[in-house]
Amino acid sequence: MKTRLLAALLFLAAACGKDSTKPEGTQPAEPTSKAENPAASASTRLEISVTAKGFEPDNLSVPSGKPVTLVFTRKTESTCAKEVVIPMDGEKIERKLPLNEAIAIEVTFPKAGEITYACGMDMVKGTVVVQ
Ligand SMILES: [Cu+2]
Repeated sequence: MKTRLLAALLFLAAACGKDSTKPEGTQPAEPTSKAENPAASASTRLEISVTAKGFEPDNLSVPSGKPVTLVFTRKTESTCAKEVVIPMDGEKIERKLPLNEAIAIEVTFPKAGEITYACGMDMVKGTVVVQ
């Protein structure tokens, strides 16, 4: 017992005295057993229709910091929402919405909050709640 304690103290003293302390007895790398789930890395797809009523649904929840794909499909001519504008930090995302064409917009909302997207004239609106 005594010698072991002494050895430990000596080791500590030696370690303190060294200028360049290399990590002694590095642990072997832990086996990475976690299998990546390919489905989990695919971004969430959220479908939004543009109808005479506006964006449907006009309220969505998305996680922050993860890529999501907003898919806009305009299904009517009787709307002024023939494009969509999503305000982002810095620059906004603008996409034309041709009739009956699914327009996929992949986007990552960095932080929690509420994003209001709208048509080009800021009249028809929808909300993305980032959680
Ligand atoms: Cu409009």
